[in-house]
Amino acid sequence: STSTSSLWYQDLCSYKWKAVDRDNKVSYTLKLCESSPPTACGPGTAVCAQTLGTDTKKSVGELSQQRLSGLVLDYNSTEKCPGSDNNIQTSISFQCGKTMGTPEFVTVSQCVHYFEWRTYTACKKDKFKPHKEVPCYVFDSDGKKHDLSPLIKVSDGYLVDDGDDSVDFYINICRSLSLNQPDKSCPEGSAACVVTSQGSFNMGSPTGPLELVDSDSLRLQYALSPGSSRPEMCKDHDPAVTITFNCPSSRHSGSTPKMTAESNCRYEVVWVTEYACHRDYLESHTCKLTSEQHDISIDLTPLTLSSSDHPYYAHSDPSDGADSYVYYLNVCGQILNGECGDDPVISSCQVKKNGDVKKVAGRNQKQMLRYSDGDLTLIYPDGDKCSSGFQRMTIINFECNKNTSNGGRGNPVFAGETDCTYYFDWETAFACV
Ligand code: M6P
Repeated sequence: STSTSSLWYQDLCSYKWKAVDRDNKVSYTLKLCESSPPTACGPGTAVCAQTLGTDTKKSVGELSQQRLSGLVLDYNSTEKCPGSDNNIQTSISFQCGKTMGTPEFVTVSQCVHYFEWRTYTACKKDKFKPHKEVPCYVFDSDGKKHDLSPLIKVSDGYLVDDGDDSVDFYINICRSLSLNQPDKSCPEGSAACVVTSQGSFNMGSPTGPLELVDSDSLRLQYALSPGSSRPEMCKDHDPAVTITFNCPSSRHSGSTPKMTAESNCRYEVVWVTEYACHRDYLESHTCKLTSEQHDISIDLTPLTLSSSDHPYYAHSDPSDGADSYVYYLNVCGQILNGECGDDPVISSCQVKKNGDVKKVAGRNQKQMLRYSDGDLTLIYPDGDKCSSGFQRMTIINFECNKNTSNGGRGNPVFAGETDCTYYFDWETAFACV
C-alpha cells in the first residue's frame, strides 16, 4: 500500500466525514484514506450512501478505485449506472478555504455523486494550516447540519467571561489559537489558554470532533496533547476544558462564552449561540429570510440596483501607504458598470486606483445570507484566486439604520481585508428587523 503521509489532504484522513442530501434523504459517509475509520458499507468503501432513517446502504465509490487529478478526487464503484457504460461514482472537488471545512453535497447527475469541500488542506504553501483543528460540525437525528465553522478564528481567540479580572481565559473553537495581540500570546498549539501576570499556560486542544449532545446542544472537549507539559498552576491535575454550545429557543442577540465552573484546572464553558442551531434556520441562498424558516423576516431585495442606478462603491484608503482600491458592489444582483466584466454572477469587484488591476472579489451564484446572534451577513464567495489558492471573498455586515441616505438604502463602507477576504459594513433601513 502507498504512504499517504505526503498527500495534501492528509489532515482529513483521521476522520470519517458526513454529508447529507436533504432533498433525496440520503446520508453519505466518506472515508478518504486507507487509514481513515470505515464507513457502514465496509472497509473497502470510500463513499457509502444510506437512505436516511433506514438500513439501506450501498457503496458509491471504492477506495481502491481512487483517481486524483489536481484538486478533484474521484472514486469509482463496481456497479454499473443503469442505462450507461459508466459506473456509479463519486467526485469530490476541493478548494482552498481558511478552515478544515466540511464536505458539502452538491448534486447527483448520471450516477455521479458530486461534493465540494473548501478546506485549508487544498491551499498552497500551508498558508492557513493550523497547529491542530478538528471537524466542527455535526448532523442531528433529523439529518440537519449544525456547523460551528463560522466561529473558528483564523487569528485571535475568544475571551471567556469568567468574572475574574486578574486572569484571562482564551479559547478558540475547534482549532488552536493564534493570539495576535502584542502583549498576549498563548503557547503554541493550545486551543484554550490562561493568561496571568505570571505568563500564559496551555489548557489543552481539541481531543476529538465536535459532538452532538442533543438537537439543541453541542460539545467540544480539550485536553493536553501527549508531550505537552502540564502547567505548574495545575499541580497534580491534568487540565481539561469542556465547551457546551446551546442553541437558544428563540431569536437571541449574541452573547459571550461564559465560565460556569472551574476547579483544579477543569473548566466548564457554556456559550449560548445561534451558530449551534441547525444551519437551515440561520442561512438562505436568496436575499430573504422568512419567519417560517428563520424565525425572522428580512428582505434585502430593495437594495438590488438596476441598470439606471449608480453602483454601490466603497474606497479603501489605507494610511500605511498600501495600495488603494475602489470596490463596486451590488446586493443580490450583478455589477452593472462592467468594471470586472459583464458576467451576471459578479457581485463584488475590486479595482486598483492607480493601476490596471481588476479582480472579481465575489460571485452571487453561491451567495449566502445569514442571520445569527444578531448579525446579518451576506457572503459572496468564488472570486478570482489569490496566490494562496484562496478565491477572493466578500463579506458584508449589514446594520439597521432607519435614517440612512439614498432612500434608506445607505452605502457600503470598506472595513478591511484579511488574506483576500474583503469586509464591508453597511447601515441600511432594510436590515431592520
Ligand atoms: C491584489 C489585491 C489584494 C490582494 C492581493 C493578493 O493586490 O487583490 O487585495 O491581497 O492581490 O496577492 P497574492 O495573490 O499575491 O496573494
